[in-house]
Amino acid sequence: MLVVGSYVSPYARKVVVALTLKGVAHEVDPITPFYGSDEFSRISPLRRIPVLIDGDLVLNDSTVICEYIEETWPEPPLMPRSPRDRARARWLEEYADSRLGDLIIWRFFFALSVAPRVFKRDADPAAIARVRDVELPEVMDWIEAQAPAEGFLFGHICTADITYGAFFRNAALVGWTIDPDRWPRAAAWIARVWAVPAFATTIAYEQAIVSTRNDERRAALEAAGARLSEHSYGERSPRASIMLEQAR
Ligand SMILES: N[C@@H](CCC(=O)N[C@@H](CS)C(=O)NCC(=O)O)C(=O)O
Repeated sequence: MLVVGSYVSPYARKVVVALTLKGVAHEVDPITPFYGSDEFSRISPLRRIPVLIDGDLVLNDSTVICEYIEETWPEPPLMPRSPRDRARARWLEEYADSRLGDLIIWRFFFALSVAPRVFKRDADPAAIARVRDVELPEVMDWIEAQAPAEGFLFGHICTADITYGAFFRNAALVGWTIDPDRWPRAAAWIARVWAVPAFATTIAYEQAIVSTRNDERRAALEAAGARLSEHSYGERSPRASIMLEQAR
């Protein structure tokens, strides 16, 4: 079982945490999508991470992958039981994947951290300020209304909780954390998600990545306990994104 994708990606992290919670042994090829090889293009036609490889099965898209994991290893469940709750869980996950994906990943994390380093492009301060001061607070007001007063969204931890926890890691990596005075329920809920052991180990791996240079990264990840694959779908030079204007 191989997960192709860096622990820093919220979508890849979702899959790694799900496999860990289910106790499914897996290896990770922690590549950044822009550094994918031709072989990566063959397993990921949108050149996106994560990809799950289970024997001769190749799956793309974190939601599709998490559904496969849930159906193949039902215990412990990472979805609620009733059709109503399951539908709500799917919507909450989709909202984060699309809206937080746009705001936190592309217009914040990518602009402030990835674009300057990989594509030598500086962030536009006015665009960053708009996300930080206008759009993210609006989204946070909605998330605050969904956040559970205690525990997790549906009692036990589910894919939807992991998804929100993952996006807010990327916000933290570029210096934005949930203000507990303004959004107290959301702040406490995300802190609980980050503290779940299967999630917390990915924070150690993420730190091993962000605190090292390329050539030191593999050793740092292995020292932190990550199980990495021998073979990699990465290469040394970056390529533009197929899908995203910002990364072309
Ligand atoms: N809907 C996809 C989104 C995956 C995604 O956008 N991953 C990002 C990394 S955080 C990526 O690979 N981006 C490269 C690109 O879009 O060119 C999923 O849930 O897996």
